[in-house]
Amino acid sequence: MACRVVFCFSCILVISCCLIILNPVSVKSEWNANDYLKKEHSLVKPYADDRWDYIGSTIVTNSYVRLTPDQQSRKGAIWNKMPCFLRNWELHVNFKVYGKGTELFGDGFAIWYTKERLELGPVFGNRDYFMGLAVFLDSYNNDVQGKHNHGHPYISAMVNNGTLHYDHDRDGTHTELAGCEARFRGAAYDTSLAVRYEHNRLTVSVDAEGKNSWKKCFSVDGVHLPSGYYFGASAATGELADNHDIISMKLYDIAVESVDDGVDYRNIVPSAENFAPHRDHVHGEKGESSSGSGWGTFFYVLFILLVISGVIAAGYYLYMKSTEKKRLY
Ligand SMILES: [Ca+2]
Repeated sequence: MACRVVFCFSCILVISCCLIILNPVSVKSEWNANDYLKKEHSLVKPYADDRWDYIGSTIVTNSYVRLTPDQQSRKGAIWNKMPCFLRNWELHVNFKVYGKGTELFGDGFAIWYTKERLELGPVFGNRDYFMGLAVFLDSYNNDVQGKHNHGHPYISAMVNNGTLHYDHDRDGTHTELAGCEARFRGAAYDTSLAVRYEHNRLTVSVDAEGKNSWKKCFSVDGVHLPSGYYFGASAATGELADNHDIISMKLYDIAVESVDDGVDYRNIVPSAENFAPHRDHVHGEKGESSSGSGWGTFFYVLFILLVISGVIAAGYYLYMKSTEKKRLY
């Protein structure tokens, strides 16, 4: 009887854990509730306003802004002209990455919130040693044979105080805050990225599966970014190429209460308290993929429950044996 009770209790716990863990996808509409668009920091069709600068290989059409064409050795970028003084915000980027290549293509593009702007360079078309935040959407695996290898396309974030070098040969693994794999290239449907910065927590989500819902890529606490930096996007091609198109960039002032702590956020230096915990990436290991960590937690909880059930069952068995012996005497 006691064993049945323990077994039923374990089953209920396991089912409850499954329901919690296997629901990492949030509905897109939830994110926009009570938020509002900041037009001065947004880029929308037909791109007729004068709030953005376009440099390098960038071309503007009525339906997209192409950072690079599907041609070798191109660099292009767009930069918002207005510095952003919001403390909490969420940026939605609707984009398209595609080209003729089926096996070889690259290199990807980056979304920026930085002090500097309009400086073409080696990091996905933008300058290295930047100050601020970068979110990289890296479509080419430069580190195939290395111990830091992970699957691509790969999304990661980096915070820089102007002293760190982005290492293309290692796909930035040493300096990333976190990352996840996401098949955003060559999709037949819309692909989008959400970057949310709320109370020093950075959350990156992606909609790359045509489900019209956000899937969390990673979330990191302890990210300190100043106000007054600029939003931008850049892309580069090298020996490999792709079209890197921005359809829209929409910035929302998210409706959360700001804490008046007396800090002048225009003057703080960008910093991050935590970098990726697993620097030595191995094949198949993901930064903080929500589905990956969910299954890991699931099997961990299941293992603990089995151990507890086993201990209780063994205790009950030993107790019954001892009472049997007493009855024999
Ligand atoms: Ca790369």
